[in-house]
Amino acid sequence: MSAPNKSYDPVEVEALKPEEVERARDEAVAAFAAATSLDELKQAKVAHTGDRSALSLANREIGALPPHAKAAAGKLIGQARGAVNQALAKRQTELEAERDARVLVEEAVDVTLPYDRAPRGARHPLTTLAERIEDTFVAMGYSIASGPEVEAEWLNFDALNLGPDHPARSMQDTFFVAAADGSPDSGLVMRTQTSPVQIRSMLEKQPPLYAVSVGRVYRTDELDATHTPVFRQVEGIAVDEGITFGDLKGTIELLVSKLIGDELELRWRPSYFPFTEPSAEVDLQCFVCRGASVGNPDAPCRTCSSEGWIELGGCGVVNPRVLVASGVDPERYSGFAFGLGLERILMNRHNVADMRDMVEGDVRFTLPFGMEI
Ligand code: FA5
Repeated sequence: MSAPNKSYDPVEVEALKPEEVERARDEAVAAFAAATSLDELKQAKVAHTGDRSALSLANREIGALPPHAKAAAGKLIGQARGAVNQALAKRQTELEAERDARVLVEEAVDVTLPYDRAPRGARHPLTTLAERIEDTFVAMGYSIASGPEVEAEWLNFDALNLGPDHPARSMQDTFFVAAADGSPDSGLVMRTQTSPVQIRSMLEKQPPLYAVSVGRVYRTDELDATHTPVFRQVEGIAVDEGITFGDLKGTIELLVSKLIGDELELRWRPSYFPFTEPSAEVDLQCFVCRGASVGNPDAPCRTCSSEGWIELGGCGVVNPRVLVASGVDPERYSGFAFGLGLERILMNRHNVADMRDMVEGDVRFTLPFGMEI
């Protein structure tokens, strides 16, 4: 900038000559008009309005002018800068509008595209069946109990009156859990039944006790149409004053009626379980052949092995020895217990002829059951 000088003549200052100012203004306006993007406009803005632009330098010269010349020079530069800023703002608005229009086209969402491109899974029907069973019992005032799948051998067998020589303890049925040193007698097994939850419930709570528990159990069974080595059972236990076999019968009949319906016949067969006396097994008429395959080699039934019935589970009046092992007074209380196979219930509920379909994890099996909750 030139030094202040009283005799300074603005006409002599090159930068303040009107034609120079107009040229700088016109160049700026032309540069803005020529910018085709916001980035280009930004560069033009720096070049034509920044500190080193012709108009900024000219503006700075005003300070050095004698007072009488400042107003005219100020007006000249001010008008030029006003025109430049106006042209800049106008082009800015245009380019922003162009960008917004482009983005709207480029990023448009096609609302007609199918929304479910990633196929969803579905809850396994055994899970929803377990919840339905629990709901049925909760509605009858039962509480939900649970126990671990790796269970103490004592709870899985001894406390249930299954002596050390009971055949169910043999290697054919039970997955024993090895001890850390590799020896087979860790005292733990993969539970073969949910019945240890009976003991756990009785040890936890004095009667009256009404508890139900659904969970996985493990047996060294071969996989076939009606067996799998990992399956689920629902265990129920009721201990109170005056409980009879009749209460047990009514409870199971209600459960079967709610879950499967009343169309198929139920059969009660005397049986033996060391932890119940008397004991029974509950069978449901085969939903595939409805008994027509029995004694009829021309029409065999794979689902019930031509027996006409599918076993749902075992039950009985709790053996007083089990009550004693669980700290319950058998003189005052009696109870019933039952253990039913969930896979068998599901087979009957949804006409699944082969249990292998349930365990293979194929979503095509699961999907048709929908999202029952
Ligand atoms: C028991 O497991 C006894 N704990 C049931 C019980 C509980 C009796 C309380 C008395 C009082 P069982 O071994 O029969 O019983 O098995 C019960 C049910 O589990 C069978 O009827 C069947 O429905 C189901 N089940 C047994 N083995 C398999 C298997 N390998 N695959 C699928 N379901 C099975």
